[in-house]
Amino acid sequence: MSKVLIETSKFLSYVLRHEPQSIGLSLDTEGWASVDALIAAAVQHGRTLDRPLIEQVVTTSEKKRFALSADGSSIRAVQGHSADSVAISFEEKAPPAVLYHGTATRFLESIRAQGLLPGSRHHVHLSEDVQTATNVGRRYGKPVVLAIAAGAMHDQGIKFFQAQNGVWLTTHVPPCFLSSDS
Ligand code: HQG
Repeated sequence: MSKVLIETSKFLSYVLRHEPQSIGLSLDTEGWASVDALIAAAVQHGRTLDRPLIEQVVTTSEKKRFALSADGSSIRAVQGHSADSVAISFEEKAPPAVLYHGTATRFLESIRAQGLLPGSRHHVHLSEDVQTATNVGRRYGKPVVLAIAAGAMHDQGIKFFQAQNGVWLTTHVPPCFLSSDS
């Protein structure tokens, strides 16, 4: 992916997940922003942004971070939000028996004590495969992958959701469901 696409993807993640107000943009509760308003706000704040660039970021994002509405008029990040104005109505779904969470070794002691917490985001993020989880963990230091007994959690009534891009979401993983690490 080119430098411009990576930069633009980071910018879109920032404004569509975390700080829309930093460029004077509003998101609705489902996280949608008008593409025209996004472009106008970005340009006003000194960014180079147009529809073809947005479309390229959306289609080349290997994690499928963003979605355009069917008519192309709106865009949102499909998960990963911290913005208070957003409360996406994710569909509840039964998870596979085991899901994975990648983190850094330096967080392990705290995670073992408190379980997995969402931090500033709305959800704890879990993946179906160890490789993805390892890459997520590497962002913060020496990676370690925790296996989560998601099936057992779900059996006990804890809700799971799956974002459009396949990432699994839940609000808290209590320590007793952190079955192992690899
Ligand atoms: C850790 C990326 C101490 C947690 C990824 C993580 C993901 C604790 C960090 C998505 C803890 C939060 C989200 C506790 C959790 N004590 N540390 N009790 N509970 N943590 O970035 O899951 O590239 O907010 O392990 O692919 O790393 O942005 O969450 O290390 O899907 O599209 O606190 O972001 O996607 O970090 O990553 P984050 P995450 P994108």
